Parts: sequence; C-alpha cells; structure tokens
Amino acid sequence: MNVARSLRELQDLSPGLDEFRESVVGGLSASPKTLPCKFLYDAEGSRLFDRICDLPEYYPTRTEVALLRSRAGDIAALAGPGAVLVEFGSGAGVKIRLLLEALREPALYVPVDISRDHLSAAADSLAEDFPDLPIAPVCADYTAPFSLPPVPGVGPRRRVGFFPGSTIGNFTPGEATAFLRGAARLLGPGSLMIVGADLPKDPSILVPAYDDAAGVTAAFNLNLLRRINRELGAGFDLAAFRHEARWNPAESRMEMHLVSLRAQEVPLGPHRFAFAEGETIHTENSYKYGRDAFAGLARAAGYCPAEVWTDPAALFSIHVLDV
Ligand code: AVJ
Repeated sequence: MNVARSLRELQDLSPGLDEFRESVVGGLSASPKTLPCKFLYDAEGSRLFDRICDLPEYYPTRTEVALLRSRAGDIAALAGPGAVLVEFGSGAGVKIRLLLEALREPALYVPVDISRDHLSAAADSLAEDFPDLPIAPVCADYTAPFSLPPVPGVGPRRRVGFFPGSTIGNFTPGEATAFLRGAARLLGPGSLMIVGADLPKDPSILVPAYDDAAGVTAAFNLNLLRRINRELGAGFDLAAFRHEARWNPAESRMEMHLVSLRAQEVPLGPHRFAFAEGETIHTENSYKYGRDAFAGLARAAGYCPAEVWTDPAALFSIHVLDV
C-alpha cells in the first residue's frame, strides 16, 4: 500500500470559498468582531504555526513531545496490536512518529486535517519513514461529521483517537464537549481517545507564549487578514492592525486579537466593515484546563477518564479516555 494511491483517494471535505466568505462576513458583522481560528491554517498559516512550535516561549509543543516520548510505551500497551490510529489535525508529524514507532503493527493511520497541502505533505513524508503502514488521509473540518476509510485486512480493530497540541483548547467548552461526543461516535465503543491539554499557569509564562519576541505569532495572526484579502478580495491594510495576546482569567483562556490602529473602513465585496480605533477582531481562544476540569468535560461527553500524565513542571497534560 503506498501513499500515492491512498492520496488519490483522499477524502476532501474541506470548507469551500462560500463557507469561508460566509464565516468572515458573519464574524465581521458581529459585535464584538470575531473570525474562526480554523481559517488561520492556510499553507502559509500552517508554515508559521510550525515555526511557533519551535519558539523558545512556546512551551506546549516541546513539553508534550517529551511527555509522549516517555509515555509512548504506556499508550502502545493500552492500544494493543493492530490498532487504527486516527489523528485529528495532522501536524508536523513529530508526535505521530513517536506513537507509530511505539505501537505494535498499527493497521492504519488516518490523519484528518483541514489544510489539504499540509495533509498531503505530512502523509508523504510519513510514508517514507513507515513504508509498510497504510495511510488514508481525510481532508476535513473535524468539527463536522465524516466517516472513517475502510481498514485493509480482516478482523475488528481497536481504534485510537489522537488529538494532541491542546487544539481542544481552541473550542469553547461547549464545542469541546460536542467534538468529543462526535469523536466517540466516530471511533466507536472500546476505543481510546488521547487528548493533549495545556494547563492553566501564570500569565507571565502564558502571554509571551502567544506574543513571542520574534513576532512569529503576530505574523500568524495577521496572515488571516492577508488570506481574506487574497481569497475573498477584501481590502485589509495589514499595517493598520496589530497582534495582541490576552489572558482572560475568568474564562481560563488565552485570546488572540487583531487591534485596529485607527478608525477605518474595510471593503469586502458589497460590504464595508467599520472599525473604531482600538476595536479588535477576536481571532482565537486557547482554553487552559486543569486536570479535574478536563476530566469533568470528558465525562460530560460520555467518556471514562483512564489516565492523566503531566510533566514535572505541570505545564501540560495528556489525558487517556475510554470510549
Ligand atoms: C493550535 C492549539 C496548538 O492554541 O496554543 C499557537 C495555536 N495560537 N499560538 C494554541 C496557537 C497561537 C495553538 N494550537
């Protein structure tokens, strides 16, 4: 089984231009203005996000990778041989490699990602390192229902869902519960779900993680306006907005905003969106869940929390949930 064949069969359910336009017009018409963070990940956004993961201030990636390295054997033991691994949002591939190296004879790897180019590139490079592993990429917004590709071979397979990176924190708690419910339905009874969740901590660590000295996160946030200009023909002046990262203690979340530096109007098709000086577009939430708060969320979604692992500095957590 080679990746070229499976990629030609790539299931493409990624949002189209109409959905993008509708979301942008809706978000900019709302008060306060918002834009959905899933649209941060065009090809350039995905590339910038990979750079964020290597920043000295951005502790989540390296902390989770170290945790996974030390716990991969435990995960493999829980999963057993011949498992189907479903990854929600395929990243740069470091984390999945750790799992795939530890798992015994994985039957199939299903990466699900909204960015088609990122997904193909990631699947291609993984196929080189794991030539015997069947890979069936699905290009989809994993918040919407989709179905799993068939598993090659015979016999029932244990399914292992993998949702790393604290991406769960980009949902509101209500959306996170709905996502977890959907994932449980997709994976089926007897499955495992492994979720990486960032922990609450001092804002002196959190804020720089989302507003780094090199300005990569600022470029990542502003790239959303560039994408809206390019794909929807809007007239955002990128020099008239700046990136801001805020800790919201009441909601236990980091927020990214784009702040309008002056009063201005931005054209988009037949629309004109008015901004006051200092008005913001709220582009992302990143909720931080304590161990018990996350276990409660998982229970509300119908899971049975089985294990939770944290690093010695209690920066990040990995939850293992039974479906
Ligand atoms: C996509 C959840 C891993 O919220 O920490 C990084 C996205 N935004 N810096 C996060 C992000 C700004 C990131 N995750």
